[in-house]
Amino acid sequence: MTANLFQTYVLNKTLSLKNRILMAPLTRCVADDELVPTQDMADYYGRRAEAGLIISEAVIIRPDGQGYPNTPGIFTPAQIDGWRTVTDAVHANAGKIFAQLWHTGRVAHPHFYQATGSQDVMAPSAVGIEGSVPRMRELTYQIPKAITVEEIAQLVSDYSQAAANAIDAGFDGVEIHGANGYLIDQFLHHDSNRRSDEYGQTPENMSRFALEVLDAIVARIGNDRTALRISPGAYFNMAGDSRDRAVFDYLIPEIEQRDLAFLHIGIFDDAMEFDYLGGRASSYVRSIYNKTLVGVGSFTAEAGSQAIADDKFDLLAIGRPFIANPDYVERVRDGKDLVEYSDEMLTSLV
Ligand code: FNR
Ligand code: 8K6
Repeated sequence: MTANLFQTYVLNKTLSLKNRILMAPLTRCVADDELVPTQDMADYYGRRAEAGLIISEAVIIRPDGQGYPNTPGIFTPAQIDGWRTVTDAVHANAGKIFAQLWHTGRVAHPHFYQATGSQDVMAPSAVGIEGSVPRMRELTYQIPKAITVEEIAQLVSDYSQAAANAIDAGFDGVEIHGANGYLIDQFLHHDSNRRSDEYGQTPENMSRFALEVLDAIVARIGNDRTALRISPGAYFNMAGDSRDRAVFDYLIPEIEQRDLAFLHIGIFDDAMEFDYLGGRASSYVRSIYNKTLVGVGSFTAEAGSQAIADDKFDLLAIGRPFIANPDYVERVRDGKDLVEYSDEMLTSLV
């Protein structure tokens, strides 16, 4: 009972998907030391081209956006060339792939960009997170620097350059990573945004950075090739605040007006409920957003198919099961058993 997942889906006049299953963005930390994608990564993505659309692992837009080891970049010519190998492998197998554009903001660590000489961690406000980089426990998170308006303008420009680089590298489009407690999301929540200037305090001001990035990218590569991921419900690197609701009540209709390829929820388990959203993040977004919505978060194919049938969202993104099953789409289509995901699988690219 998953037939609806195998319907084609027209995103817009530029892009249409051969099925409704997306590969969710999955950080794998296996780029080379210059943050260039490798041939192994090209093979890994090429094996998953049966997905209606692959969203790449998050890709950093500039050195100080890095918060984990060996996450790929898209700001040097070698990185762009490396990605071209990946997009060629996907296209050779008749797939489509978007790049997920990432800056980790206060979740960055200068250890990863010491070669630039910068010790600064960039964020809306000087409010840090507890803890340390996963699997690198000696790297404790720092108190970030509250960035200036000039630095914000530079970031917007760097995002749009990264989007242009992604198109140059052969990607079919980009998904802006505005979710999961990273830089863009840090502007959208009161926990991390304590600014008193035109980027803080009110819903309109707190949405300003996200919309500036969005508008700069749309101007550069077009709305048909631009998508966005958001986390209205704070659950990762972020504390929730009931005042955040008003920010998303303002932001989401603004996003809808931009007529993007799609809007994607950032969450690990769609069943999570948030008091200030009145329930699930996906239900909240669906109630105020009338365009293509991507659901995700601990779904089986059957449950995702049912959620689409129930009009809870339009497209289903699958994360961990795609790590365990490169042929996830074929297995679901043919009714074959899936290999169960386990965290140990993160150490190799199957
Ligand atoms: C993720 N997720 C994630 N999200 C994102 O926006 N960018 C990323 O780079 C990553 N990286 C990542 C790595 C790993 C190892 C995991 C497990 C998850 C979140 C992911 O896209 C998805 O939302 C969740 O995994 C929930 O979907 P599943 O796995 O339950 O289908
Ligand atoms: C070195 C690992 C790189 C990690 C990239 C970011 C995504 C990591 C996801 C790992 C799983 C974490 C699950 C957290 C769920 C929080 C729910 C409260």
